[in-house]
Amino acid sequence: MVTQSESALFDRAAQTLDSFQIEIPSWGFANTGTRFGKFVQTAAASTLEEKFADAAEVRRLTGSTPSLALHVLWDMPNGVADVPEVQALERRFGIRAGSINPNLFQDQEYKFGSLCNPSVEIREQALSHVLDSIEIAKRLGSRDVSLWLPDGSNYPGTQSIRKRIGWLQQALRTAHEHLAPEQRLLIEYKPFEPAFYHTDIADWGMSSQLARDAGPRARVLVDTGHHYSSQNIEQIVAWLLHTNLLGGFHFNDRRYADDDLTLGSIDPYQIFRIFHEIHSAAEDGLPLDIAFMIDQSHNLKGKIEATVQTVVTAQELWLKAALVDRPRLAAFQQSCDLVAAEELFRGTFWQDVRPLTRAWRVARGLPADPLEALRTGGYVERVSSERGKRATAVNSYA
Ligand code: RM4
Ligand code: MN
Ligand code: MN
Repeated sequence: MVTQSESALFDRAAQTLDSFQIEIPSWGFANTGTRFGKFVQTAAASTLEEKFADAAEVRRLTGSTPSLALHVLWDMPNGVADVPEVQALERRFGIRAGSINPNLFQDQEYKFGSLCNPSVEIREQALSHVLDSIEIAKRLGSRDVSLWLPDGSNYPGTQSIRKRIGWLQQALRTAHEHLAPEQRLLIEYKPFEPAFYHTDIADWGMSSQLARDAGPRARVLVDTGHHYSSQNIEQIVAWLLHTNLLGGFHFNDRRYADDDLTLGSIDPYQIFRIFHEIHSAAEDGLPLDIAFMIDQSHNLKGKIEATVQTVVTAQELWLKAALVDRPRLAAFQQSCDLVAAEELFRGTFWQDVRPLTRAWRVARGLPADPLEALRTGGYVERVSSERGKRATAVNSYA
């Protein structure tokens, strides 16, 4: 018999899961690798059509991924001219084009940086690519343009750190001026790689300053893999929530550096802690507009499989964090009842929400077990045999 409290719990869980959406990256379906080698997968997508098809399969299985992040250079090499093709794919597959990601890291010109390059011509070239990307996003009705720069230097004394800040500020202000009222500019940070001495946007403080300086629709993008070991990411998230600068996430997990591993594979508790900060801010009535996105690149696992695994993990952790009894937690925090607070928090994390997510899937007509449904559904085998016949393209990004 289902008790009243069980059905209330289910309703709460269903509401939480119904409203959860996460964007998947087109590059997550393509062949990638590390700088040491690429292990080509026959099921990997080479064309944009294939990436949309894979995204539709992930959506069919999980119910939570309505949009696909696009990398301009990899997915729309002809820029604005490719917009009609993308629109046709959106209609055909029922997947929206998501955040638009300019590519400022592959052209030869960018050897010494893009928006922070000492050469004014190269800075202009980079800015014009960003402006094109804003235009593409406008035409596609994509709200977010996500900026990640490879800029930095490898050796002390070889670049003026301050001059580069000034160039970057200028470029971001100009980019912001070109945004439509509903558009946003998300500024991602990363402490190192490809530059190893300094990166021009190394952490959330730099991103925050740049966002504030650029204008009211610029926000910070937190890639969970872009932090030093042991950094307290949920504290960064809390600060960004408090200052209304949190624009979105690139979710992945890491052990050492920017490993781009499956979400929650190394430290699921960390994602729970981040989600708790967000639920808590929402319950406190803070204005939230956070784009959840995945930024992963699977070298060894099957790409669709890893994406489904990630989305399912995100759903579970989002739900777990929703179930934290925050009024009770607040009371324990106020009275400094440390162990009671900690046990409540950890206890919610240990709670197995899988029966709830399963029941929600069944209620929504989704497969009860998305990974199992993928395994038995034949999609991967079908695309493997179709795609395996031709020579596959390998993205140069690791
Ligand atoms: C960077 C960063 C960006 C991603 C590139 C390819 O490390 O995470 O978001 O677009 O990699
Ligand atoms: Mn990223
Ligand atoms: Mn990264």
